[in-house]
Amino acid sequence: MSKLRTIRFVLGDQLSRSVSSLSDADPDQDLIVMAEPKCEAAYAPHHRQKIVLILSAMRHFANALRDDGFQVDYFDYETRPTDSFSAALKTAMADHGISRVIIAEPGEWRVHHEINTWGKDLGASVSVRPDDRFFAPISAFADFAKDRKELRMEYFYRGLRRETGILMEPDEKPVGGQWNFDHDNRKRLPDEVSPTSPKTFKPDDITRDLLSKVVDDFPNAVGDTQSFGWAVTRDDALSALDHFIAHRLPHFGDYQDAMTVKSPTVYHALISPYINIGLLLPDEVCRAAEKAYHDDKAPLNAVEGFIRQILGWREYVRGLYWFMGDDYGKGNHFNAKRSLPDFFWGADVPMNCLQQAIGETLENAYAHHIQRLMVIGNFSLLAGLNPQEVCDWYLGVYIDAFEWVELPNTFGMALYADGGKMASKPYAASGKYIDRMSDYCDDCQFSPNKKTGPDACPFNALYWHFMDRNSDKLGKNPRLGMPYRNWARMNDDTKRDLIAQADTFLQKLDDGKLTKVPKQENLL
Ligand code: FAD
Ligand code: DLZ
Ligand code: SF4
Repeated sequence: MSKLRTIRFVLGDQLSRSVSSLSDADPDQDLIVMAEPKCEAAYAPHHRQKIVLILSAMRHFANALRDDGFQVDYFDYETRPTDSFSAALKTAMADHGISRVIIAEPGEWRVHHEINTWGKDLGASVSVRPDDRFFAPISAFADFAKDRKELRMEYFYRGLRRETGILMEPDEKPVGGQWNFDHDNRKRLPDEVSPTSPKTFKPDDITRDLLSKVVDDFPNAVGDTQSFGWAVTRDDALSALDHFIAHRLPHFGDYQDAMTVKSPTVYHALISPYINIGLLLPDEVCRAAEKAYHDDKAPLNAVEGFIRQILGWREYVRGLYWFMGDDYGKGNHFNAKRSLPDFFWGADVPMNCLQQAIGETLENAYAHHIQRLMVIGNFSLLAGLNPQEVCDWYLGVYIDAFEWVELPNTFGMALYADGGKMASKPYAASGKYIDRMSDYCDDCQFSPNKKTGPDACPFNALYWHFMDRNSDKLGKNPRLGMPYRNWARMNDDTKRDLIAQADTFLQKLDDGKLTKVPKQENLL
């Protein structure tokens, strides 16, 4: 019988040595258990690169723990297959004669409920420790929400700035005299600017082996594998962070909302998968960006904008996810019923912005925030796509998708399917917004300046269709007073033409008849 007394169960998004379930682990006392149940890649149609990243990073992490003297009982899907985390734990408990289990909080309600069965069903004595890699404990959000009518990110963020001292003056004032520099961060990318590429990594043996098998071994997975260049170890993730801070952070702010056919990543950091699976810690990332500002290496609008994404948005959505409960994603505020069109899985679509954003997603398992929100999310909102189908797609295809972060962003922010618990108004926009922030329209068969007619940008009529069909739910929203006044001022013929234009588009969408034609030829 083993002399080891406690199992430390480590999930695929808990690959940090400092995570609460490992920080006090002792090779003489503790057995590490990690598992690759295939069902973890099957609850949504996962991108192949996401599967490879997680499994490769897990295998590297297990090897590093072994190098430090730990015994790791690793259930790899090939030689020690297991049906679930619970099945792996049951086997490990029996094989090693251990009933005491320590685990850090998981990143999904689904896994949380599974862990809750371990005491009764497996006879385990389970201690679930807070995931203290986040700045705020889960309970902090309930405190924040108490007595507030609206749960907005900005105030949660300011509280965390004060608590951490990040970008704060000694007198509790924000550095630069302002909390938020968002108004400086909305520039279109000028034609003459070409962003430097993010750092990528050549796949090593472990990653190459997984890349060669993922197509056959995970037959329901989607997406390309060729571009895989993700870091799978902490050392490489740190080097990706250094590269971003030195070469891309200085421009991050200005072009944060820009989209271009020239670069799928613009000046974004591409570190979300590393933070989410534990290779990087949010605190070290924010401190590195703050240092770049104090060392005069990056301007304040870039640094504050970047830190706000992590200290603000990331913490806020995590708090909101757990605060809302496990039925948060089940509603459907606009009763949106349309199924996901085939082009979400790679078929051609005539709208160039969607072709770019979805094409890049399937190629790289990545699209940046504005592509996710204002192109794919905006289209899903305006076209009335079913929120649960849309959320499943986002949860599967993005390299950084774990439900605690994906669901509030997709269901709450992009689709407003929670009826406004997260966002104060839907992020609905016409083609004008996409044209202002991108070069996508230059090469599109539609014109963003036209509202009706065969070459009118579909987003324009869809926008009014959405506003009109949901006026009972949105008409009293004070932030939508202006568009509803504009709609009321339009004459009946214009309104009728816009609605008919959108209806024709939606019919073609339902019939699978959206076809690409050379620019200027008739579509509708
Ligand atoms: P950057 O733009 O460089 O931002 C830096 C970091 O800030 C990111 O790495 C990330 O850790 C954090 N961050 C930025 N925006 C957000 C946000 N809204 N919520 C939480 N963290 C944020 N992010 C995920 O990590 N996983 C998801 O599944 C996910 N799904 C999304 C779905 C939709 C519809 C939208 C609109 C956004 C989603 N995001 C998600 C947020 C954001 O798009 C990604 O974090 C970002 O694109 C990751 O790329 P990056 O590292 O280059 O980010
Ligand atoms: C997403 C994912 C995948 C594809 N595979 C694994 C795996 O093999 N082992 C594992 O521990 N986790 C995996 N994950 C992440 C989980 O589905 C889930 O999101 C996290 O356990 C939540 O904390
Ligand atoms: Fe998208 Fe409309 Fe621009 Fe075409 S014209 S790229 S559909 S916004």
